[in-house]
Parts: sequence; structure tokens; C-alpha cells
Amino acid sequence: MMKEKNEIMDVAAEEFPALFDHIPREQQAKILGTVQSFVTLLMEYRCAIREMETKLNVLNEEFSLLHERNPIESIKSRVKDPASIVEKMYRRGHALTVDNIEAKLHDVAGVRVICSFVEDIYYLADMLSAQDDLEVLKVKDYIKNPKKNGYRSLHLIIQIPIFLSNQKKYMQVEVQFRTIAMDFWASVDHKLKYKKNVKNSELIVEELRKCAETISSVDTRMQEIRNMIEEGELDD
Ligand code: 0O2
Repeated sequence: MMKEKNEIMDVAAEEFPALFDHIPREQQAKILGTVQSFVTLLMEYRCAIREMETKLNVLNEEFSLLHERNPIESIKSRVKDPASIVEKMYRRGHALTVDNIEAKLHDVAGVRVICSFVEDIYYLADMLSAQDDLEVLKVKDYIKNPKKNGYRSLHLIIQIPIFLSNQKKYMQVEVQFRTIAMDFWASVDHKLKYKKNVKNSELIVEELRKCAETISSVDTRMQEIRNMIEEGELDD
């Protein structure tokens, strides 16, 4: 059975006496209320991720039956960790409240869809966007318009409903579509971002930008080869 708010406060006061001894009772209630709302919000984002993954897996399964191959290589999902949430809110100058996290951050729930081919990315994004229970709030096409450093991916901020015991709630999920090659590039770039004082960082940035170009042309050629294979199959 779920604990009542006061019971949770009593347990917390017992578990963390040093923290709670010197805080007035009303303030304790406020702190615990905020913690509870934050924990609830993260749970809701996890549920939204599950809904989104189900939708993507359904599209993948149907496509594989129709075309005898899977458009999705893998799906990686995460709820942004609390430290990154706090850091981003601080960096953007937003007051750190639970309501503000939900209103101001669009990527607390993130789903990354890795595909082999660029055309599959747009196919999946179109199929997903056409579903009538969700709304696409924003599209950032970093494949057609890559970032200056060479970053490529298609980002969709999608609002999706989750069904809780007593309410239907709309949650935002950032869905990133990438090819395997784009994902490889982004993971190397990500490592550079989080390493401080790297020697030759300018050279590395330039090398990465060149690699992004190479990767893009390989993705285009792989797409052409796959199209040739499919045309060949039709001629059989
Ligand atoms: P992490 O660790 O992946 O969560 P907005 O969401 O619109 O308020 P934001 O966050 O700048 O503004 O949006 P953008 O540019 O679409 O980037 C969101 C996410 O895309 C990032 O999340 C990364 O996951 C990825 N991304 C964007 N640009 C780059 C890049 O240059 N290199 C790499 N490797 N990934 C990138 P986070 O929160 O930065 O990081």
C-alpha cells in the first residue's frame, strides 16, 4: 500500500535526522512535496518513453513483415539524469521548479532510433508524425541542415499521452533518428565534449567535421546500393 505523505515525512525524518532536525516542520513538508513531485515527473517521463518505444516497435514489425527487413537497428532510451536536468535549467537561466522542468526542457525523455539507411529515418518519422494521438511540436532536421561541427540527426519533439490511474497526461519526448554511422560519429563527438583540457582540440574538431562529411557521403552511397538491390529484386 502507498504511504501517506506524512508517513513518508516521518520515515525521511527518521532516516535523515541530521538533515531534518534543524528544518521547521512546514519546510520539511515543502521539501518532501517537491521531491515527491520530481520523482512522479520522472516516472511519467519513463512511461512516455515506453509508449513511444511501443509505437516505434509496431512500425518496425509491420515494416519487416511487408519488406522483409527491419528499418530500425536499435533503440536507446533514457530519462535525463537529475544532475543534467539541474545543469541545463541553470545554464538556460530558468528557476529550478518541477513545473518549470516540464515546461522548459523538451528532452527529459529521450528516445534514440538508430537506422541503417537515411530513407528509413524519414519513413519512420513520417509514419510516427501521422499518428493521431500524438502531436509533433518541433522538428530539427540536422540531416538536411547539419550543425557546424558536422552533427547530423533528425530530432522530433513529440507530445504523447500517458494514461495514469486517474488522468490522461501529455508528456514531451525528444525522438532522435540517426543512421548507425551518424550515431558512431555522435558518440565520439560526445566524448570530446565531456573531456576537458584535451590537447589538439582544434585539430580534433576539424578531423571530426571532415569525418562527418565522409560519413554523410557513405550513408548516401549505402542508400543508393540498397535501392539498387531492391530494384534488382523487383526485376527477378
Ligand atoms: P545528452 O547528454 O545527449 O542529453 P532544446 O532541446 O531545443 O531546448 P538543445 O538541447 O540545444 O535545445 O537541442 P538540440 O540542439 O536539438 O540538442 C539536443 C540533443 O541533441 C543533445 O542533448 C544531444 O543528445 C544531441 N546533440 C545536439 N548537438 C550535438 C552535437 O553537436 N554533438 C552530439 N554528440 N550530440 C548533439 P544534450 O542535452 O546536449 O546531451
